[in-house]
Amino acid sequence: MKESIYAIQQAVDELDIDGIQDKVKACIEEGISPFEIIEEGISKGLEIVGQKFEEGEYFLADLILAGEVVHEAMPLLEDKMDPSLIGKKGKIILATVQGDIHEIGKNIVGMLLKANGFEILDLGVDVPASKIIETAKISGARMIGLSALLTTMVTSIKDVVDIATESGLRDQLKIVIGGACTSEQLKDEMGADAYGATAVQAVSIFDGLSQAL
Ligand code: B12
Repeated sequence: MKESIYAIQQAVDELDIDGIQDKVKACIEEGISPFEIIEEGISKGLEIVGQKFEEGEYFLADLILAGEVVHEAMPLLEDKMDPSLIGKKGKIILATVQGDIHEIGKNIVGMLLKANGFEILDLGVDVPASKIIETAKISGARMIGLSALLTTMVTSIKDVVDIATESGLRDQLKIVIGGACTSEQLKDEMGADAYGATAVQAVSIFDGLSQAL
């Protein structure tokens, strides 16, 4: 791994909110793409933070700080994305499902999709199914990405599918799920269209779907 990318991984892992921007700038100056910085630096750093939490080394406050470290990095990366690409591949509604406030994974997925030419309508966290489908109606977006990390909240995915069906929009929409508690099997149980395990997979899934729409 390149040293400058490793420095980003470390800054996230060590919750270095004051140092992250300089490290991102150093990578950008070296010509490393935002995609690589997010995937190899930020995402890997967050994986380590997650492990430390599970092992009892980090606490909830550390996790919140990890989210803020990532927030610091994002504007610098957005600035470096190719503007001629932005939005060319269509609109995607992104949301963390109702009852769930985990946003880091969703935000990374959003950044990578944006870097790959999609327009992202990010509705945030704890989003009611009705708001997601209403946004699809108003915006004309035909692709939806749902993030879910809490096992207790997975039925919120089914709510989105059901409201889409009730509104007569289900056939026109592609609903993709992801997040730590989701799986291929859950996708089938909830009646969604696709499951992605990582942000990189999210990009290839939505690439495929946008061509088929
Ligand atoms: C950070 C974190 C938090 C932070 C969130 C901060 C924030 N701003 O998001 C805080 C402290 C707020 C938090 C709170 C809680 N948390 Co928490 N949290 C985590 C932790 C450690 C890491 C999650 C994370 O950000 N990972 C890093 C990102 C990058 O990974 P990711 O989300 O999985 O996303 C990747 C992929 O899944 C995929 N992806 C994600 N979304 C999507 C969407 C699509 C469409 C696609 C295709 C792909 C995709 O791409 C991403 C990048 O590759 C996990 C443990 C873990 N290892 O997952 C627990 C965890 C998810 N939390 C858990 C729990 C229980 C809670 C609380 C209930 C704790 C409590 N007692 O209060 C609350 C929930 C409150 C609520 N209503 O939501 C449990 C859930 C257990 C379960 N299966 O239900 C976990 C698994 C910890 C554990 N082992 O107990 N948490």
